[in-house]
Amino acid sequence: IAMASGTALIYDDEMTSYKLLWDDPICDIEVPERLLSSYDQLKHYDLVDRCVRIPVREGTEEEIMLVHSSEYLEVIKSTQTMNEEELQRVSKHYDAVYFHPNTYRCAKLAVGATLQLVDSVMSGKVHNGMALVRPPGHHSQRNAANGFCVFNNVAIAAQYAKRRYGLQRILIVDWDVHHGQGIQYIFEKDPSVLYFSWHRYEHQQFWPLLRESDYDAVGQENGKGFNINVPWNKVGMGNSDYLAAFFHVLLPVAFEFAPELILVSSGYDSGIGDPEGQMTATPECFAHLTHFLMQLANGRLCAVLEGGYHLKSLSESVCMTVKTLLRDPLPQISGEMAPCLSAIESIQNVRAAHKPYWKCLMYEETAPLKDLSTKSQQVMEAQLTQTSTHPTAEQAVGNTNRDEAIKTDKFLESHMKRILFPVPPVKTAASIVSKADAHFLPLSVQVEMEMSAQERKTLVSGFDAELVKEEKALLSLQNVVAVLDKILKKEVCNGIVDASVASVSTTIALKHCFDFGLQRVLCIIVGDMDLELSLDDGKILFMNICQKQQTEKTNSKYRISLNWKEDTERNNFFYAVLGFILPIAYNYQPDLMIIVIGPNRSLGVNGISLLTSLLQGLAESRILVVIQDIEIKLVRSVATTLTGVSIPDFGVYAPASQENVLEIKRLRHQFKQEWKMLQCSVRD
Ligand code: X5A
Ligand code: ZN
Repeated sequence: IAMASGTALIYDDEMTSYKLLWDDPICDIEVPERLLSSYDQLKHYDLVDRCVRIPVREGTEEEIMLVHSSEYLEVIKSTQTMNEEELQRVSKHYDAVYFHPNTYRCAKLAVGATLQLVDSVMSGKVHNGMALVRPPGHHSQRNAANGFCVFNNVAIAAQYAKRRYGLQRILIVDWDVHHGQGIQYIFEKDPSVLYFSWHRYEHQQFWPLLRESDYDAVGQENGKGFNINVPWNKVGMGNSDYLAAFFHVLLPVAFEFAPELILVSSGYDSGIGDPEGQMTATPECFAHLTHFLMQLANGRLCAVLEGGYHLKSLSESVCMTVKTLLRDPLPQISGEMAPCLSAIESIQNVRAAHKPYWKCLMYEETAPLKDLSTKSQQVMEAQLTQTSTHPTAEQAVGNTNRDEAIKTDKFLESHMKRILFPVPPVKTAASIVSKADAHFLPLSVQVEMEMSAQERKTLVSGFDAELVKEEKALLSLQNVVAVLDKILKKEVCNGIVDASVASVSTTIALKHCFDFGLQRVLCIIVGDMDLELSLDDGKILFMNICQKQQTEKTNSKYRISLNWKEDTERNNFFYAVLGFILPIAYNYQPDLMIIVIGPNRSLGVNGISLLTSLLQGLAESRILVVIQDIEIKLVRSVATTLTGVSIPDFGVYAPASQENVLEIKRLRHQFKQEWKMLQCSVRD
């Protein structure tokens, strides 16, 4: 049976039929070309045809009134027949809004498009999707238009999903650079909707200039803990800051929350080149953010356009999002992987503010930092020279202020050329010793054929004959090399190998990688296993996840051991993956990942699936999983993850024990200078 075909795209060019009719320097960036250029770029990358096209419809009055008052609806309705003078008068009632005679019609289409997307995902017609809409929604409130927004598309969608599908937990992720205060107001007392927003804040000096956009606005009454604000107090935030906020704030809380649906207020004014945001995150960052969110809610994700005013940056970022929703391999993420001090401070503050409400933050020791004045901040920055500060947006793309837009365009053009890559026709290869067992693999897996004696000889010629005298070891090596070769030659993206003698095969495979010219291989070993390799030059980063206390081996930057025992009933591995393994892996930026499942593995199927799923964003998704003691349940789960046929079940979330948390904290402390992505507090 063919899987429910993947990704919905909802767009109608009627939503380009309104525009600003008079001079207004605040509103003149919200133009119809935002949609046109995004859609054009999707066509350019052949993404439109790969999506399921869903028609738009108008949102009904009843649907709009899930969030807005009837009085407000009447005001907006009345703008249809107004002349320019009257339109200007209504616009002045609100902050940063303009009306056009077609605004009302488009605002209804934007609501309807969003609800069509929710219906497609909730009915199982698609896994996920994106709605390209205008006007945006996240600033609008029960009785007010605000910040180019008329109806709150995403908030309406959340209420609608609760009503129509009886959902009890919806996560809204707002990665637009502005605070979606409208969404905050609507849900701040509602524990069934978890709202996460990061936003340019600059200690309340940036629009919408609200006290309640700060990290201490955690929600009210029953909704306490379900409103998460990450205020950015400096411009120039980039890939590493956004990833750090995901690793150390959003993802742990989101996995604990266990949403049934994710709505993304998908604004791209948080991307590089945007005149509003002044941030530096490159388009591929949005691919990674999307990828992480796809691991939640069984993959049910609806991205809905909000802001984004640099047309080139906007449209490339939209493409990255859609490409990832379609489950293409991810582009490598660029740039120095170190969050800046100001970002770490914000993250620390949010974690401390939310400590009472989330088990994953339970062992945070720190009280929130007080709002640091600019002066003391500079002093601290000088003291903590090991912490990075970012270039401004202009410096990041080599801009002087003059010709800024053109230079950003040029930067993005060459940047995107570098990061686009061909997708191999087959994603996953497998080599299983007993080919008869291969039937339990997903159909899209390419199973390697049994080799003739001659083929075997050719394949392993040139490898240490010494190490593989044994027949069993030889067979293991063949399996590993057969699949590894395909990955290195980019014939497939990833693979699974059955290797009864995993350590020898992996050792030889690693050497093979370097002969092939790889620079950085992340090798994660689960269980008890030693590799006969003493490379400390950074070409391999070893991470050993095992149960027994490591005595003789001392940890070093490229040789890290993590003691962890997964619960048998529930999955307590989230904390370690999000708070330790992923930050280091993103910091390292490997060209290839090898995950070896050895004897005495301290992780169950759930933990291994979680690890594999979350790491898939790295190394252009090039992963080799080597399994020593083949076990059908494990192989099937890993194969499901690698092929992307569905999101595996990670098991029920369990908080990490205090002992486990202390182990991670200790390691984080030990490695935070060498692996800066581990930093989530300025003190620890
Ligand atoms: C949706 C959005 C921004 C309004 C900025 C007003 N609105 N200065 O990005
Ligand atoms: Zn915005």
